[in-house]
Amino acid sequence: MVPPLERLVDLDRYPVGDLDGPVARAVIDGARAQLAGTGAVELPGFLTPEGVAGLVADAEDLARRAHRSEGVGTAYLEYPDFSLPEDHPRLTWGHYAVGAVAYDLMPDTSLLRRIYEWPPLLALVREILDRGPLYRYADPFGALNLAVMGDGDELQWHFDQTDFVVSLAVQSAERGGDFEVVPRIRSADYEAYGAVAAVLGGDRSGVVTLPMTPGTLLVFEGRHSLHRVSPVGGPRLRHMGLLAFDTVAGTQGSELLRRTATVARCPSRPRRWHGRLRNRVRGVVHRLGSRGGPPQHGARSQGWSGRDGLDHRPGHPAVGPCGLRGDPPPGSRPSP
Ligand SMILES: O=C(O)CCC(=O)C(=O)O
Repeated sequence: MVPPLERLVDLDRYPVGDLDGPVARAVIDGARAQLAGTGAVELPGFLTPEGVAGLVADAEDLARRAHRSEGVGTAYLEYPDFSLPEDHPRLTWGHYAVGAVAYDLMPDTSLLRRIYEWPPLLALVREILDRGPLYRYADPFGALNLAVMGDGDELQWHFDQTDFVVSLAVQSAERGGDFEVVPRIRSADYEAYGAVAAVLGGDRSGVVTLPMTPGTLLVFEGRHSLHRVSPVGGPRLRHMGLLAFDTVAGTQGSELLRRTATVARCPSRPRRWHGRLRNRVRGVVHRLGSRGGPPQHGARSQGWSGRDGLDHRPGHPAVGPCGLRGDPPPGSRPSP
């Protein structure tokens, strides 16, 4: 028996059905102020204990469908400019390893899916963001992902290329798996390469760890805040729901993503793509694509790369583990 969503969300604390009421207004005003200050707002206890338990069971079930990927990427999630000095932060590589379950693999009964598709959640996020109309992402794979991270998994320091992401913390790892942020380390007109290089080199002085206790909803502006998921330790999986919204209706992944979503169903093509991509980055990428066996489905990975070696996070254009984002480099497109 699937419990009603009203039991899964703490409606006393977050009365999403009454956004004009005083409690919700206070939440929204506080959230907007926090977002403006640090670029991140956590709503702890968004899920009730029953909600967390239900989401954990859901995630454990979904996790069997996760697509595993591992590789290296830069903090900028872009195709790198190799003419830069070798020690430039844009040429500094970090390791990622992650599993992800794509939206199209989540049944209608999935609680994570039901929360994502719940109109009051969309309304709450819209109010917090205060950017006008908001829509669920239209991408059949990337609109909603469950990130599944196990022992040794991590996500390298990076900036997002979208203005915001929304996460729902479902289960923490036993050790590590922390969401670490250096808030607003850069701005639209100042890259702060020195400070970024210092963080990539191990400087912890500006690092803030967001608690992200299970049941927390996070709205995060990651374009100017360097962030990562620290290495996970222990047998318990870290589960994080990644919910994609956009201020433009009907947004899908990039052209590259749509190609690769199709390509991903054909096992021979990703290998060709990987080969080409590997050549382009001159051996910098240690490995591309799945380490966990053959491609499984049209999964658009939450993280960093899908079975096709491209980053498929919700709200993010496709990115390869080498940091490729958006259009592939000339001459390296997969065959049609
Ligand atoms: O908490 C997580 O799983 C990481 C999310 C993240 O880094 C991102 O969405 O850019």
